[in-house]
Amino acid sequence: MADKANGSTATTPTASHTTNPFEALAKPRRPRAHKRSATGFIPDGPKRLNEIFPGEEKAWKDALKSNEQQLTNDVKDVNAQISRHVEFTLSRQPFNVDELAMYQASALSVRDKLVHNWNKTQTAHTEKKVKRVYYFSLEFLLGRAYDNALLNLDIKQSYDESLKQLGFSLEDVLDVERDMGLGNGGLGRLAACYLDSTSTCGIPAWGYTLRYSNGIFKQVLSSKGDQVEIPDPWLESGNPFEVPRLDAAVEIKLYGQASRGENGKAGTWTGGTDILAVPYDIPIPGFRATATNTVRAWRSRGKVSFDLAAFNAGAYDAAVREAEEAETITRVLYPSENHEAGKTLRLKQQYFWTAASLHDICRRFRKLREPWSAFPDYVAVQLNDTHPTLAIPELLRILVDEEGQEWDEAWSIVRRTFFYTCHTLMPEALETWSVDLVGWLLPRHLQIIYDINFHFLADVERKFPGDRARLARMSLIEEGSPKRVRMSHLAVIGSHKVNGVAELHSELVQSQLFPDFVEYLGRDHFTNVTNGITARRWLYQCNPALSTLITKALGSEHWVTHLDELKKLQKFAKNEAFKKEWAAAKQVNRNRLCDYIESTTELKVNRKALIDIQVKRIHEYKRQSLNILGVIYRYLQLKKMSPEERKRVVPRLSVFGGKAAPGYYMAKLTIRLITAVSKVLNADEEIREFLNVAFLADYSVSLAEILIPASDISEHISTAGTEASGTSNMKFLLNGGLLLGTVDGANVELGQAAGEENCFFFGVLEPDVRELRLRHQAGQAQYPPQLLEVVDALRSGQFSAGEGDLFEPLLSTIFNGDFYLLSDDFLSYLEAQKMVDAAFVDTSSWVEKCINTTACMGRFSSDRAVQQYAEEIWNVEPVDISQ
Ligand code: 26V
Repeated sequence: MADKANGSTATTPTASHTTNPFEALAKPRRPRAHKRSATGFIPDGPKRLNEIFPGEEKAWKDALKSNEQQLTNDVKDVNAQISRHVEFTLSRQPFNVDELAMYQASALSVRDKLVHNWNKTQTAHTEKKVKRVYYFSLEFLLGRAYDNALLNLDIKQSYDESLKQLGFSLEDVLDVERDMGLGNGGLGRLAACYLDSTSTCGIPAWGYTLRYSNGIFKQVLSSKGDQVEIPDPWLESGNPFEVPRLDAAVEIKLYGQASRGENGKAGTWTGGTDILAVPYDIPIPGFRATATNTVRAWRSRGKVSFDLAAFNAGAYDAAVREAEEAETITRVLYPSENHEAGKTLRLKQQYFWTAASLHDICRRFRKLREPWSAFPDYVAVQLNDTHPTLAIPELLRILVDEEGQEWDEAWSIVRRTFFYTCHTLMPEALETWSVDLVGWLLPRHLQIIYDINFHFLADVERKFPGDRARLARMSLIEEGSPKRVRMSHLAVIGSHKVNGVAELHSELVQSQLFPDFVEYLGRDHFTNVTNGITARRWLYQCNPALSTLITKALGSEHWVTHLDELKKLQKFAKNEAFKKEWAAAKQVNRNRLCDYIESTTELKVNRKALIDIQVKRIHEYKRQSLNILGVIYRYLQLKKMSPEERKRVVPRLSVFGGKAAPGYYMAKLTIRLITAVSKVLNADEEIREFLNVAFLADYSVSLAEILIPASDISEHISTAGTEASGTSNMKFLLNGGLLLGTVDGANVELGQAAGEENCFFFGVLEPDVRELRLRHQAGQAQYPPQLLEVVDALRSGQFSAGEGDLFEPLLSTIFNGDFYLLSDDFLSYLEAQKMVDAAFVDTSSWVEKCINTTACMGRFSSDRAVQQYAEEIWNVEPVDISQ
């Protein structure tokens, strides 16, 4: 059946594997006219236009052929395609085209090409009745789409030339595009990398998310150096890469009254408020592949735009209130990470999104006319953290209340459909929702959660009779006041498999987070899939200098989709000519970063300095404070040196970037400390050539693309056992930067792959963390004199214009429990930094380390990761989309 909603050109559910969609389409009946509901919206979607008269077939075929012919990539044709969008889509004339208009028109012409591949992909998936994976993520940090599309479609040269001919520079036009900042950090960017890889590897996949009208806030710095948050209304000038699917809107209910059915039979959910979910689709192209998957982002709308009766009665505010309230659901992305938000609006977002997505998936499944027991044969849903866990009771509700399935059968379907990825160990990030809030917003779901819990605890009791403490620990409901629903427990028992995101993390998920569940469900229920990154964006696109060199050395671009091939670079690691070219590529990237720093800050930087970068969300566990305290120590030592001695020191440029959650006081104070140190150093004429600090405002995917290729070393220095994986560590190493890190997250595997002789590890190990924390609590901690020297300097007001207590709250965390063990790691951190300096002096062996590191990064490709998910977890197979 035609599915306009998912972009396919259509087929019938029983169609054989035909390559000609028209054979399947041809039906001798005229399409029914669309019906309109009283509100103008059609809750179940319009009647599908799924039939074409045989007599119409030729006209359609000819027309589509002609469309296809118009998509060629000769420069003259590209000029025509762009000018058509200028003239007809934008309704402008050549003299009236500015950079924004050129961006829009040329991006739309690229979108046309993507849509063509997209339709082919969706048709193939529908015809072949494939199993699809649905990646549910409240965040998709896609960054920019244009350059990525040009490279994936291999049309960048044509566009470069075409734009030149039309009077524009492609580089400037690419720079007009705003980042799709629909995420906070690692978790959201991971989702984007994974969708890229599913398309490239031919795995049928959909990403489901929310279309926030405000993405992650923009960060600016006040004159004092504090973070100030500015909204990010990124859709202000439209988004040429999205396609609204107004016909596939669905209604989502909130509030109302619920009743249970008898003996596990259908219950009801009535009354309440209905809100519209409108999908906007973003094509995700594979690299040099036809396969193009979709990120479907839901926008909330009022069912009626305003209440005419209230309006006529003069109550203007009331007339629009309900619509306004509905639209609020997708108005803004929650800007904190690893910290529970606990807000009603956040729960509304989670339900609105999961319910709309499941509605969509069930609609697609119903067209197959298969029994519900076959649902898991066609559908795998990956839950990206606990945020989409409401999908579990929602699917149960659909199956039991709407589809009349028995409870046990429905629960079995649910448990074969979902898979859960855990991305944290921080207790404060584990979501729980108050029972009262869930019951008020989603009364039927609360009943279902209680019913799941009833059956679950009865089973635990059967396996571990009389163990009441265990029941309390494992229950989906945390007792207390208020009672709370433990979303992670629901995700664990409602899923077929649970995975962590790096080897160490997956071990800790089992031993620290869910030990009872490992005993109850068995070890096989838990597994590891180490995160990965896409080499398309994180090397090929962001680092043309190095990519060109690699391609020249390896003889082709095959490595871009087979990252293990980088291994072959090892044989060039001692080749002097190659090393020279490698260093030259790095210098191109350093220059690009230095230009950026000099154009956006007041700093003047030494372009020969060792570039040391730490960019990531600002968080106590990530320990930007350890880094900046180390910088202060270095500064104090430089001050004590004679000018002669200083000349023997390796000059250093320390770059920081990252956003603090708006309400996170310590993180904001850390930014203030970094900017304060930067000011002092930059004003110190004696020192600034040897040591400088830059805090780059508004870290984003686009800024990462400039930073990552330029690093000599990058810092990933979380307290052992706190960073689940990290993914920027992989990006830096892939670009030939070296790792300065703790034995934490994916650092461990990166070290194993690259060879420990090529990394700089330091710090306490995870098994010792508990003991050290206890020692601090008992007041038995040791504070090294080097740390005390830094603390004294800070308390003297040297970095805060005499305001000695400005940073006291930060310092006092070190002297009160030191939960993140700064004092324990400070000396070994300084030692590791010393080793970095010593190694950097020997340029030739440094470059060798860099080449060998890049050569060993194949395993950290997101292609490997999604293939592992597809084979070991989802049971989804790649599909060949013929040209
Ligand atoms: C939690 C919350 C709580 C409520 C407010 C909004 C919000 C947003 C995000 C999160 C999830 C935090 C978990 C997370 O981002 N984990 C990161 O996942 C990366 C990908 O696996 C991993 O590399 C990082 O180590 C991990 O911190």
